[in-house]
Amino acid sequence: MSEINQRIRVHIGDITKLAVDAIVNAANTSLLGGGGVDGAIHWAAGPELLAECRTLNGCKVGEAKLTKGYRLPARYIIHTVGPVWQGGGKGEAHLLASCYRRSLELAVAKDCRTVAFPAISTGVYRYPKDQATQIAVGTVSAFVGQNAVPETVIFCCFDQQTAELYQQALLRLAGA
Ligand code: AR6
Repeated sequence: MSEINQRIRVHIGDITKLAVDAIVNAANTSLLGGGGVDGAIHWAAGPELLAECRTLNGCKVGEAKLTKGYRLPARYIIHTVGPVWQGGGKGEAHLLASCYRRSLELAVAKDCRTVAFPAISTGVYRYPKDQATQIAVGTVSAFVGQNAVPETVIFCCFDQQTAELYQQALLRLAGA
């Protein structure tokens, strides 16, 4: 297995439970909370998170902003805003790749050794899971190949089916 693949892992479970340096939140442009993984993160981190988010003036699609982790085991939360799927012709792939890159750049700036991502845009925002997985794995592996930090990136999948998509994409990468 390549060195890059050893630094990328797939985990099945709730991202709010992970004791990593930073978890990534699939937020919306307001950064003031919502459903899905965003709701779970705000619920677990506590009201101090919303208070910090109110100071950030929102976030553009494809960009990312960092807060403290508060009551989470993770030290930081990197909030990124994925694109809403509109059929694929509205720059969705470019914007989704940007979410992963900008999040990793913030992780580097805080010297985060371990970072966990959810499957951004694949829930409420309806991005097709197979296409989103290719972008996630392709973008993260390219970044990891060019940077020593973060040492480890975890794709935190909520279900077995999503985890299998990630495993397959990583195997293809290792075979390439
Ligand atoms: N841990 C890991 N993954 C999770 C968790 C969790 N606790 N909860 C859900 N997922 P979504 P989006 C998975 O809808 O599509 C919010 O309202 C879930 O199975 O959370 O980017 C925001 O405020 C799915 O695969 O995010 C925005 O308005 C993935 O996380 C909007 O939803 C992403 O699903 C963002 O939509």
